[in-house]
Amino acid sequence: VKSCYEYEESASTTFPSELYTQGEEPVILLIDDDTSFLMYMKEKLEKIGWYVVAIANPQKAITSFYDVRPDCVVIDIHMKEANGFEVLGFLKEKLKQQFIPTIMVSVDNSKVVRIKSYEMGADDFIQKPFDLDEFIARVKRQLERKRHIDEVLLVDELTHVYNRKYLKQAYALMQNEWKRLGEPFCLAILDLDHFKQVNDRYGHLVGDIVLRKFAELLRQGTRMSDIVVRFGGEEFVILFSKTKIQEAYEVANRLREQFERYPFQEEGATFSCTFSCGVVEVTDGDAPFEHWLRLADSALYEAKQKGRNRVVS
Ligand code: GH3
Ligand code: MG
Ligand code: MG
Ligand code: MG
Repeated sequence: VKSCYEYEESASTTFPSELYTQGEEPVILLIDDDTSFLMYMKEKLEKIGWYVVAIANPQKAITSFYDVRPDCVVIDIHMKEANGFEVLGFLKEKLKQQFIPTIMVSVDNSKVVRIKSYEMGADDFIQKPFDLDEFIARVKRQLERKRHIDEVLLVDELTHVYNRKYLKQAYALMQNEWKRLGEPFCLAILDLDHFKQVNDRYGHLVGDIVLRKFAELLRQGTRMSDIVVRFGGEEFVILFSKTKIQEAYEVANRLREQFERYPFQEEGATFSCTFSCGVVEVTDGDAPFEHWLRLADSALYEAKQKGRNRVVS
């Protein structure tokens, strides 16, 4: 599965649409070289309301992974073009920041294969051929686990980006990289402009739609390794990993231009929204998170003072 590593660079720069934009139904990614099995499963699982992406080519599965953003991945172990364990290894390596349950399936039910599945981090192993009802029950269980873990631990319910609880953890990781390897990183605070007016004019539900769109745009416009957090109400924080201030400023400004242009169409009205942003580079690996937050916050304050819809670094 060599090509998956080559893909990494481009994958991270074209971050895909959030899975949640595909609707609320769970997204299941099936990776199996047996196309008739895939067609059968797709039909059965879509009947119960799941969105199924079935891919026969493991290389393609890996590259499309970023676009699909599945809630559960089912991987056949024995495939012509690659070993399912390689696919699993890739997913585990690249997705440390997210929890996406994986289920290995195989006709080979040997102890070695089962143990290897769990040791490599798979959440379940199912022998083929299997009973469809049992398969569905076991995938359902994994979907419940994912929802639980996302909601309780890391992910903001409304916008599906990370919540505040995760931010400190992520900061500690980047701080560590700064100390060990001298990797620079930046912290940005973003606050929607006159957001109260959006709520007042169009209602709270439309306000929520704006928040979701905003979060989606932030995810799409940043790299996989960057961390987007809903910090509170209509304030978001981005940690730009391995990034110097100049680049972080440029990314934030590009996001600003994109958001400003986005035409919201709600309640019979078309309107646009803007945000202001303060961004700082972390230049002292020992200073606590709050220190940089304060600095970014005063840059944000300056952006608001200067007339909003701008980035200040
Ligand atoms: P400013 O440009 O100075 O930031 O103006 P603002 O109106 O955005 O100012 P402020 O920060 O005081 O207002 C934030 C508003 O965001 C107030 C609150 O009603 C709204 N808000 C916070 N959380 C949510 C939410 O989850 N959903 C919706 N719809 N609105 C929210
Ligand atoms: Mg096979
Ligand atoms: Mg605010
Ligand atoms: Mg605001």
